Amino acid sequence: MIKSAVLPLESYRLAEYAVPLACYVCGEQNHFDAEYCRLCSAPMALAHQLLTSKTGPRIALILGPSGVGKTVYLGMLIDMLSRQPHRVQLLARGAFSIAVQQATVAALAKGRFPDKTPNEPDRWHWVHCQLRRKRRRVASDLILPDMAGEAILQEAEHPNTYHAIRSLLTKCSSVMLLVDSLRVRNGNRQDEFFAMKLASCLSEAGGDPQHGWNRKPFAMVFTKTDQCEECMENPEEFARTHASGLLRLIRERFPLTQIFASAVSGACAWRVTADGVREQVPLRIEPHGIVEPFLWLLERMKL
Ligand SMILES: Nc1nc2c(ncn2[C@@H]2O[C@H](COP(=O)(O)OP(=O)(O)OP(=O)(O)O)[C@@H](O)[C@H]2O)c(=O)[nH]1
Ligand SMILES: [Mg+2]
Ligand SMILES: [Zn+2]
Repeated sequence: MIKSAVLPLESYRLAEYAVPLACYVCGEQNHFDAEYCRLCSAPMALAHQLLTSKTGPRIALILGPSGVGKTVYLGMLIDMLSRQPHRVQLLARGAFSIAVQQATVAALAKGRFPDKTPNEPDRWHWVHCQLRRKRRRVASDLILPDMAGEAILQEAEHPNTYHAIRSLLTKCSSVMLLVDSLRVRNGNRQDEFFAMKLASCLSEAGGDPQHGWNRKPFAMVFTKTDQCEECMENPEEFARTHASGLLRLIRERFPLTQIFASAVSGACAWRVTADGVREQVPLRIEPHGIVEPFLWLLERMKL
């Protein structure tokens, strides 16, 4: 037997679905309650937060192969900036913007490095923050995604595999290209080739290859220089000696370029985990050259 029941008619909800919300990264229209963009998988929280922003946000990309140190660098950068109000004051917008800082700080506090970033874009960390600088009354919004190195390489080799990366390469206002100083010093040319592929893909994505990147700043940052003194002392000379092909390409394609050396740990050791995997662990944390490349970019992005 079927009993009659009263069901409220929630037709007003249909009206909400009739107004789509554009993804900030790729521009695809999504339902107002979507968590991730249906095309590029960027978090829709970005689009919601930007509805209340007066100025359009800028995107600063951190690029580099898997294992170069992107996540460690970004987590440490956000942590340092959020605790140094006298230089640039950084305020995270949205709970999701704290995740990369939290994961990095928690791992380093336990004497480990954070886990590798998964390849799926909906599992990447995104930092949306507000920057307040001395002498500037208006705060500006900045978005920094932490993408997986393997996904970046795949997009460079097979364009349009990752919609989010393709859109970010086109829309970004500055780029930090991370290069592993240890691998370059040890003669591993794979990293140099990877960086060259990315640099040329980026200059094509910036529109006219001759003028698109004329005004956008490009920082080449050598990582892990705690283990490469030669690079820490003079990154420019190091690049000339060990990665001359890459340096020439970058100078040609990106007129506004500077070279930096960075390190998060002061010393590292190797340990074998319970499953027999060898992994590097930081013995102490001694950040070096973390904030400098970022401040250099900010100045040239006129933020
Ligand atoms: N010696 C030294 N090693 C570092 C430093 N930063 C990162 N590493 C090493 O590099 C590894 C990879 O760092 P991640 O930040 O996870 O690299 P990633 O670029 O995010 O890699 P994907 O997530 O795979 O794209 C770490 O597990 C450490 O072993 C550093 O400052 N010094
Ligand atoms: Mg990572
Ligand atoms: Zn999207």
